[in-house]
Amino acid sequence: MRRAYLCPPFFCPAFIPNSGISYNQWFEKSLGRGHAKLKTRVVTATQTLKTGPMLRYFTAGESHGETLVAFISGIPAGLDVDQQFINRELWRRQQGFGRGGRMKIEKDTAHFVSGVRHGKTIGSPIAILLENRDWKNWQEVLPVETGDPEKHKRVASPRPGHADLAGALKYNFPEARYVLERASARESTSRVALGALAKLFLRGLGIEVLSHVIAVGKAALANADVPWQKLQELYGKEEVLLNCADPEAEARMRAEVDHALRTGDSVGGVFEVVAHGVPPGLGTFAQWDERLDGLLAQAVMSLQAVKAVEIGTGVESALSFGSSVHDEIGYSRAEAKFTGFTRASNHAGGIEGGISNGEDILVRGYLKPISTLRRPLGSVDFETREPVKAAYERSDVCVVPAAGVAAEAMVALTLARCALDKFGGDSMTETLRNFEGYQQQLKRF
Ligand code: EPS
Repeated sequence: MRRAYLCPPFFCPAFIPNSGISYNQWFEKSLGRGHAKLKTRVVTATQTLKTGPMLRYFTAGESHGETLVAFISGIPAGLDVDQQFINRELWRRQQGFGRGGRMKIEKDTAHFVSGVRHGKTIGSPIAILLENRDWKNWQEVLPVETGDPEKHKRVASPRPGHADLAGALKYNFPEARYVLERASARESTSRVALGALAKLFLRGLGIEVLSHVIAVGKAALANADVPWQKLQELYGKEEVLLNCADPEAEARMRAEVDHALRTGDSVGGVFEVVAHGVPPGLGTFAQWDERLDGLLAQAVMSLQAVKAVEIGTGVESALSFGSSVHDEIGYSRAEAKFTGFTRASNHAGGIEGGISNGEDILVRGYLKPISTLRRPLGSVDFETREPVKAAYERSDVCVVPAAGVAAEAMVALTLARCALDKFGGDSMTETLRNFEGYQQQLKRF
């Protein structure tokens, strides 16, 4: 835990065995008083290495297993858990034109089994179960017990682009069934449940996270600079087509999906996640693995089918001159939110030097087309090694809007982690008091 600001001046009162002096006295003697700052840093670094970030989370579960499991530890006590909001987030991930037959079976809802009582977090680890309704169709095929091997459904030929081949080689499986069970994007359901909790936490700090689609195949939004209010309108919709802010571009995107549907193909695209109301100061350049851009890139890249991540207009910036890339700085007391500093643009995507700078954080994810094709590509039979077509059972054709929702969750979890590392707190009262103190410090800057 990075809680340097909580370190007392005498940080290590324990005595060195058989010496008669404490570690602290030894430190004072050997380094002198001038090194107080160094001591604090040593302690902070040691604590970070020992315990890692305050917020930790894991998922478990397979695509056709009984249930998915999501686990999170480190959310302060006293956070209101709005289950309706969490289930709506899960619903949002299931939407979008181009989703396959599986989504007609599933209706994802979060079932809390620990860490929440009387509608609030209690500071203990939170575990959530998310039922796979399809499980009943797979109980005999994929039993936990030995079961009847005759009923097992092999995935006989690996799909190019999927984890099938690399996974089978790595885990020494003769075919790819168990590989795709865990590699499947079904797992992102758990992340959305955890991300929804992170969003509820961030809401207390005035931070919100939403997404929109900026390209499907070759159909792209002409101007991706979409105002926050427009994203809120998109979020409020009860019917999701491709989650694009411009109806004309969305119609072109739909035509791309239609084409893929007709031809037995699949199509990828680009989503953008926007985090609004983020204070300056989350993340740091002080250590490579604490940079906010690096943490966000890993979080979003870890989603199934994401092959590239961009912060702000990073790709275009690499091809431009500095004068047209960097966001000029102004100052206006009237526009003060956290500070009075203003920016003429936001090409940096709200992050400079690995630290949030107070502007909206913009993270784009580039999604490859789904690797399960109705008109499969060439592959090899695992058993005979003869050329065959890759396996096909059923699949989505386009999941760009759904991936955007999963990426919102990953961005929210990353921001919540950085906020907790900075502000600490075992209860929401404590976290919010620390946050309030920091806001006052920014105002006085
Ligand atoms: C997926 C294959 C499909 C998708 C699945 C991801 O599942 P199935 O094989 O059961 O038809 O629908 O995505 C989800 C189940 C989901 O909830 O997003 C894959 O192989 O990655």
